[in-house]
Amino acid sequence: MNRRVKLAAAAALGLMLASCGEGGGKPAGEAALTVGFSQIGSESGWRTAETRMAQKAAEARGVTLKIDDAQQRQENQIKAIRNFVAQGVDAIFLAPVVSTGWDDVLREAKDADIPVILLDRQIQTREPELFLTSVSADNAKEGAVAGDWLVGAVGTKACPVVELQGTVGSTLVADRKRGFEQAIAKAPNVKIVRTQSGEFTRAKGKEVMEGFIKAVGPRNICAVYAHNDDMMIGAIQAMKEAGLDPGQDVLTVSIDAVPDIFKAMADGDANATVELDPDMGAKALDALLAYRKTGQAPPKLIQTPSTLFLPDTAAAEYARRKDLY
Ligand code: GZL
Repeated sequence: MNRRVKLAAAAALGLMLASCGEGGGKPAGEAALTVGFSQIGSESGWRTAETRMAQKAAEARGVTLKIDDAQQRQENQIKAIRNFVAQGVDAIFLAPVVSTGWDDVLREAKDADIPVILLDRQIQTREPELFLTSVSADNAKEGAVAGDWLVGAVGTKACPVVELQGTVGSTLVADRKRGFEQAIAKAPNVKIVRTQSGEFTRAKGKEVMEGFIKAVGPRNICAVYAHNDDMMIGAIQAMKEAGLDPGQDVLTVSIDAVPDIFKAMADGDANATVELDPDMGAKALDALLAYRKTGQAPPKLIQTPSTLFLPDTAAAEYARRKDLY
């Protein structure tokens, strides 16, 4: 039976059961769903938390989640999506490592009537019908929250900033950079003097920060802005090895709110982080289940909040998060 007919039948059955007060869960008789998840990799603590939480969310909903780790390579994600289509999965989740080059493979999924949901990053496409919905933060807002905090923290003193960017070519990196730059444009004394990709990893973040310290001079850096906490944790190590006192001599602000940045804050080594919800799989699964039940498409963006966290709550946040991530 054609997938569209199946969907319509399931939706009608769901509505019928709901009207008979049977409500909730999958329409009776529907086999357990299988979702293929093309995951970027395990480059950061946030990413591994997203994967772990997605597995838990699928188990809790009786959904089979098949996860493919692309080792941060788009060609591996494209291969994984093709395999999922060949297997005839019920839906595909995609965390797109970069923003372009997805139209052809997503069209193959669409032609097979397999809905695609984007997780945590967006794609650039002229055909938004190629994906059902996306779950992500407003990445420019994340950068703006970070920039606004830094402007408030430094006041009128001259503040040369070094920036650790995430993966080159991803939409979120361009957005986090733009949001931050627009926020600090309000303060002529706050200027980015060096910017480079640390690839969202601790090791590369440390290496790039070592280069910044050599290039600019350890006493000429007022603040570090990192597009994720993992690169900041690497940068903190580099600053300590250069005899600097991160969190004191050099202000730090980054994004994700993973447990280890709260540990660094509690130790006085970091100053601020902007939270990114890693439980995106659960939101995507609920949107998928609702769509299958009603046949009504969700909005194109299910946006997660971008809350600023500071050292005053760091110890409590670390205690709360350390077993969740
Ligand atoms: C953001 C997500 C980023 C995280 C990083 O939505 O794609 O990728 O901020 C992760 O930690 O590597």
